[in-house]
Amino acid sequence: MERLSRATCKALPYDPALLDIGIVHLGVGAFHRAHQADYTDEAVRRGDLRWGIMGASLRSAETRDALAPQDFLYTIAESDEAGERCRVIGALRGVLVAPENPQALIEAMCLSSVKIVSLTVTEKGYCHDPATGELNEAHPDIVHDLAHPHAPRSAPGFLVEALRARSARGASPFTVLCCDNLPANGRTVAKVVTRLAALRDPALARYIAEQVAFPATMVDRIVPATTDADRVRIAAATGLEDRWPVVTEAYNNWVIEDRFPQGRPDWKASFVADIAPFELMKLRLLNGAHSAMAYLGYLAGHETIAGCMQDAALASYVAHLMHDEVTSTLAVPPGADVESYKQALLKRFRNPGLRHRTWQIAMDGSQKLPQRLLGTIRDRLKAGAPIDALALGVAAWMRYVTGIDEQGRPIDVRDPLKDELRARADAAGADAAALAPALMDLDTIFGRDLPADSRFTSAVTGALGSLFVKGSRATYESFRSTRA
Ligand code: CS2
Repeated sequence: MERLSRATCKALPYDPALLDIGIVHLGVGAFHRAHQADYTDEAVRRGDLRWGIMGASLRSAETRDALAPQDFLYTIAESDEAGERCRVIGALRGVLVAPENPQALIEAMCLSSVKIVSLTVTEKGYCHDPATGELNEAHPDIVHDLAHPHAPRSAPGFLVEALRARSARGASPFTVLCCDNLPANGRTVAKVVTRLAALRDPALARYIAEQVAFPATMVDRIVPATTDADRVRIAAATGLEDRWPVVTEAYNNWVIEDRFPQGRPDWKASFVADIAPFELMKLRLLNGAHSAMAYLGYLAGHETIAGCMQDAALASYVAHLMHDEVTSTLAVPPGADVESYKQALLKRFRNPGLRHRTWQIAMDGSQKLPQRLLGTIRDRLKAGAPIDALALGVAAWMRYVTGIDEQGRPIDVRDPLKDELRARADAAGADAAALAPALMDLDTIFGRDLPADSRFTSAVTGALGSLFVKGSRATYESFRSTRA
């Protein structure tokens, strides 16, 4: 079978070689390729050739090596109840591998055609303290970038160095567009970048604070990791071999604060003045439910989210979490309808075309819990409202990071704090009264307020005790029987 490339692809209505580079994107993983690159491709198809994307991988060469032989073209396979549809994306014009040549990436970020540097580097890629949003100055990559500012490793390091280089050359700055699931993502990244700049040079920090726009965004599309079975199915459907396709749902949503002093593509996104209510709705309902389901579902033996949703008791726990504990903490976004968002969400979770692994979502919990579950818990406690379902989500994370499943088999826990979590779990043993406080003591996750609130500590410790004694399934089942 022929490989997808500019020569073999008949499906693109434009010649990707004619695109300018208008965007540099840091973290060119599946999510970017299925979301922002899709929106950009659609704008390019309408004839605006200024917005080709130069992708960058901050770690491995995998994506570049897979995509270079196919001229960086790839397929998006979208599924819903009507089945799966495939489309080729041509907006990605290249991939740079930062560790191989950091200077080449900085030069790309300095191109005068580049107006936007966007990012999907996951929560941990910003080297910040998840509880406060402040730069973690002791982070090894930040220590490195301060010692070697012209050859950085971290995303904030690249942003600071490229902004410095542009201003030294008298060029206007680019707009920084964070597309990760962080709370107040624009402001958070601005804070981290400005602080890193200040540690190098206070004048540079002032320049960034005054001249650089960091619009906030809410991104929403479920994109599981691509598997070999996906590759085989997509090749059969398209007649071309694609080594690096992306698999996603038909649903796609992007809400963006409209602050682009240097211009932007005419993305068919929602541009709003304040994204906060959209962000809260999405992070707390979708991502909060995802994380709770990932830990409980993994422990109960469910491999995928669609599998979790087929378990009536787990699906009912999730519905309870969303309707009875999360919804009261949300402000209704203008023009949006929280009820229909929730109904659509439950349907999206059930999509059998997506094999979204619980293990994948379980990753990096220490970076995800604050914005997905803990903020909601704070608001509920303030209102004097129950937090049982939320606390069970937090307890399931604690049970998961012990690294041993309910059958005594090892769990491959992936988390930047993995060793610290494991050491605390080993010291505590299978004892909720010892493990819960040992983990809550991590103030970069829980802050200082939650561990001091006995309503929080007793709800989480109680749920964790039940997970140890009865197991995950019996815990969420009994949960349902008392609350449904
Ligand atoms: C998921 C998200 O992996 C995860 O933690 O919760 O990637 C989720 O699929 C997206 O945010 C959906 O928009």
